[in-house]
Amino acid sequence: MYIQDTIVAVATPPGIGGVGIIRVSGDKALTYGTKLFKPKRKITFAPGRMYYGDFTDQRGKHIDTGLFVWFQSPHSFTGEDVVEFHCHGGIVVLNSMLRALFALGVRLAEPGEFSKRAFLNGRIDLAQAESIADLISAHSEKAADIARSHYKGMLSATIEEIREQIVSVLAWMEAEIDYPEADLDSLGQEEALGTLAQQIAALEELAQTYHEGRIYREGITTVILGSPNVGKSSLLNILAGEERAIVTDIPGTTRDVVEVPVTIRGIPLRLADTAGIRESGDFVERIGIERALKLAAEADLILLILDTSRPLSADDEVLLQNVSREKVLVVLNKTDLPQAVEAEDILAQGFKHVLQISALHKTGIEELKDEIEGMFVSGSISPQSTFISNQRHYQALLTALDLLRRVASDWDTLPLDLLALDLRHAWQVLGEITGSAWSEDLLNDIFQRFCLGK
Ligand SMILES: Nc1nc2c(ncn2[C@@H]2O[C@H](COP(=O)(O)OP(=O)(O)OP(=O)(O)O)[C@@H](O)[C@H]2O)c(=O)[nH]1
Ligand SMILES: [Mg+2]
Repeated sequence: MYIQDTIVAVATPPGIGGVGIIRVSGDKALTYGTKLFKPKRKITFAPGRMYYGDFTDQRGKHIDTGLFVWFQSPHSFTGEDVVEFHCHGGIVVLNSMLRALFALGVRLAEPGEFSKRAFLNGRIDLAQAESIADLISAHSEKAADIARSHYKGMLSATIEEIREQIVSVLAWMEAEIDYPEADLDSLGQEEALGTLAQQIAALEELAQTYHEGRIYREGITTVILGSPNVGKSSLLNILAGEERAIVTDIPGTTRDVVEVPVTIRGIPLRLADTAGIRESGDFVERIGIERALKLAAEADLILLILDTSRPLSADDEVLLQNVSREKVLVVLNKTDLPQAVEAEDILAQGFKHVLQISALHKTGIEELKDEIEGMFVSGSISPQSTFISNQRHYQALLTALDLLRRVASDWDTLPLDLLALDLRHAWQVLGEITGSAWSEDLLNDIFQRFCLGK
């Protein structure tokens, strides 16, 4: 049984704001809450209503004036009694409120503890709890869409459906195991095998959505690379929509890494402008170049910029030879000037993605965005389809898939009770996605990643 004390956390982000919300959850929430809240008019508290009044500490010292609301169990986020103090959003005010609640015996919540309680009290399943954290941290509209669909329970419904089908195969097996003297039910066997194959196909389909789901959720780390003065910072500024990096005609202008989060066609990109790569360069510049090369090695995408108004330099050639063909988009810049480099020359070197732009005149930018989108997503993700974006879910899915494939391949050679063991294990592992099967370790692992106050 889950023993619940009363917990508190600031629900709004740290810092200064118009309103700061303190949330208290647990069976003593209302008792403690009303010790600190003094309504302006005499009232009996009704759940779900906002009251205006003063917040004071246990000795009667006035802390703030604001709104108070009580959500009665089980009709609250956590399923427990919850009260909220809507104070002014200052650090001192919120800390005074916390201290006053601590003095009454309320404990500071652990990260994710409200969501954990919501799960343990059956208000939401695990995948839904995780989707709330995903929605909060979403960097793009698409990532938010994925989180919303998980919150609605679409992933959970798909997984539970697969688990039910696994149970039906298990049921057939158990019957065969229990009555071995009866003739093997060949019709039932065929059906069970068919059901198993369908579940493997369904899981495979779901697993395939992970790559794309992850892109929307976590974004693409992108590095703009190139020799000095080719127009790297100019491109960064265009994609960022503002002047983030200094642009001059002096080679070696950018010396450090300039990182900007941008969203392209709904995909979050962590875009990094870097120091122009060249053999020469002073001490500071060399450090910048090393950083650039390290970032490029770790990046999902490299935008390799070339200045096509002049023949390729030795520095350009070195870069072209040393970057991975897979993750590079070669951007031929300065097409407004007479051209000294042809796209064909670059394609001949084995690059698959080559594009012409003029950063100065902002031409070719939409095509560049299309190309980036096409390199990473197939466009198959829509809010109506079920897909996964969470690594924990993906791992569970792969494990279940392995087990089910093994059952299918060992079907004719292994005794049923051994096959049943693997099947049951797969059923269990899938249950960890929704939380139908869970352990304390699993919960701790998941909820400690949540932000404080959620
Ligand atoms: N004509 C023309 N000039 C460009 C274009 N793109 C950039 N430039 C110019 O090229 C010069 C260098 O641009 P930057 O964006 O600073 O180049 P960079 O690659 O960041 O240079 P470093 O930081 O020194 O490595 C500037 O004078 C830009 O105005 C273009 O498409 N056409
Ligand atoms: Mg620059």
